[in-house]
Amino acid sequence: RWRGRRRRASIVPRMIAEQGATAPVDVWVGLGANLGEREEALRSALQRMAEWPGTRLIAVSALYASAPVDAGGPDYLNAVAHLQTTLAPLDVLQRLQAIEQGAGRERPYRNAPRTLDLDVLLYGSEVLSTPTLTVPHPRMNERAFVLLPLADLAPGLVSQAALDAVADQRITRLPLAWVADLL
Ligand code: PH2
Ligand code: MG
Ligand code: MG
Repeated sequence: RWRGRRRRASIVPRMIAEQGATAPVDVWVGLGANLGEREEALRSALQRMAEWPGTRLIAVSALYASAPVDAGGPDYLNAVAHLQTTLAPLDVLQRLQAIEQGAGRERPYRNAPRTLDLDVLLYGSEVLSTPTLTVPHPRMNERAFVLLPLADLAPGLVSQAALDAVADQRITRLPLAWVADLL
């Protein structure tokens, strides 16, 4: 019957809506941790992201040690990852939050010390503002722990003026080949 054909034809637009863009989008994710086994948490998060459907892990920055910014607790380890993915922005966000949960993330108060924080910094050149996700990340330009590792991977995305503006923040690039095996 004709209605069957019409229903099948509607599968394609529905798949696009659920899976996001058809062509892979460049996504930059900020990783941070200042509690527990910090390096291991960051490394296994990268491993999980690399397993997402429609997703490739393209590059990972150096590992950085940084003083907490607008926050307390121990020093952070931070890094930035470059993915290419066909997943929609909110799908990426949901999956990042699932990885945070798996790492025992608790949220007792804003900017509390954490075992793992995974933030969408950029989703292609999209500008999005939803109740749960804002991209570009609204505070990324105030933070050396985002800008330095991002500049490792995509110097064209980080201006010298932005780097100058965060030059007072304490941050050290660690001389470690920490994820060579994941790429
Ligand atoms: N994350 C925050 C607040 N402050 N400071 C550093 N050094 N690294 C972070 O990842 C970080 C922070 C909120 O997400
Ligand atoms: Mg964060
Ligand atoms: Mg976060």
